[in-house]
Amino acid sequence: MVSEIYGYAREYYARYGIDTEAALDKLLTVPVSLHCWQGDDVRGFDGSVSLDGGIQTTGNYPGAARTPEELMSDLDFSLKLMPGTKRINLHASYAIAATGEKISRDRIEPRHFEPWVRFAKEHGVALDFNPTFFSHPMVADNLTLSSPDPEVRNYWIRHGICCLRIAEYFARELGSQSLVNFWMPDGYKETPADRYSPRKRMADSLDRILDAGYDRDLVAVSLESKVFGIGLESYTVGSAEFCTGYSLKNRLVPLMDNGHYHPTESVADKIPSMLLFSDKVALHVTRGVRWDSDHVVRTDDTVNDIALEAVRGGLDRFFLALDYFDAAINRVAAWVTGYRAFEKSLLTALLWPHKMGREYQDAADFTDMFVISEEIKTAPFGAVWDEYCRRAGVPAEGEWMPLVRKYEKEVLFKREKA
Ligand code: RNT
Ligand code: ZN
Repeated sequence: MVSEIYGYAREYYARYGIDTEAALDKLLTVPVSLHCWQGDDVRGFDGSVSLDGGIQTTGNYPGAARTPEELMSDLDFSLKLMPGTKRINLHASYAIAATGEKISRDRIEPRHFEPWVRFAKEHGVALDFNPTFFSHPMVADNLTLSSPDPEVRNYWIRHGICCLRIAEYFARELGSQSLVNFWMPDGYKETPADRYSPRKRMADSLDRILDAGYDRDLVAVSLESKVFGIGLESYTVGSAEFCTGYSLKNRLVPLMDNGHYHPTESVADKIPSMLLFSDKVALHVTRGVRWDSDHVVRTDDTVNDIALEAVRGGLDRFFLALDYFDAAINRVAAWVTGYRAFEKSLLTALLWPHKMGREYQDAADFTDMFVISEEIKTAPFGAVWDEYCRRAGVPAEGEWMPLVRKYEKEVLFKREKA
């Protein structure tokens, strides 16, 4: 039964030419990829002891997942609280070894991800993938694909190729194209004496990975840029220009993570330019607080603006993914809050008076253009959001957190500290 308050909201939005029914139908089908790494502080299962690569998870809230079973259990619980079409984004470091087996990242195979495929099938979700170029002894002096040491480069090239095969396996098994995102932390703390050669080596290494070939129907490859990492402040090999240039030249998908730019830069503004030159654009939605801190996503102006541009550009042209990791709060609540927050931003964007706004802009009526952009903020969004959750079969606001507390008490707090 449609609530009275939703009926009111529908009429309210109609005054701005906005069809709430169309927005709800659309959002239910938009895939958003949930990163597995919030559940265990980006630890993975292949033996890494500490997180490096210039990223950090801070906090020691109890209950982090320590095993594949625990991570899957937490995901299983969390997915039920998230509306919409979910995908799961795995990192190569979440490979699952056979008993007694020691996995080498340059030899990972589809079989190491069979339990994940089973999990995905059971939950009706598709899988995306990421090679893991950090937290590993073969990362030499903070370099992987750009290392001057051919042995190091070759190791990571083999890793990249393995990942393409695993993603093809995901796509085949799950009937949905898999996005493989390459992010390499390579960089220098100190001002380098040679900025060119590491980038040249990185480009050559990527060429060699792509030369191995992959089925473009099954797999899309993206490349994620970054401005700097902690301990790597002076130079990043995979800068914005490097990654955009390489992606466009090689028909990869450029990936923008909104934590990866100087704080006054706007990823929302970058999106339309990327769409002019690339069929697809990939996003990591995160929340940087003063640096790329990867706080849990909230429905703030940055994320709302990104969602607006994704809607305006056509959601079908985007690979949408989340990327945050906070160990200071309940990790399941973090997963769910961030996911729901991004869905709220997408719904807000779908409920924006795009047609009116464009007409005012083209008529140089900047007054009306400005006024509606403010007016729409007090539209009865909550009523449409509640209706969305109802149609998606997930609890409304106020209903899901008690379930998390119960799960915390019964499951998470019983875990020893990892
Ligand atoms: C790091 C990048 C990258 C990682 C994940 C774990 O700054 O954002 O996407 O967060 O691969
Ligand atoms: Zn990212």
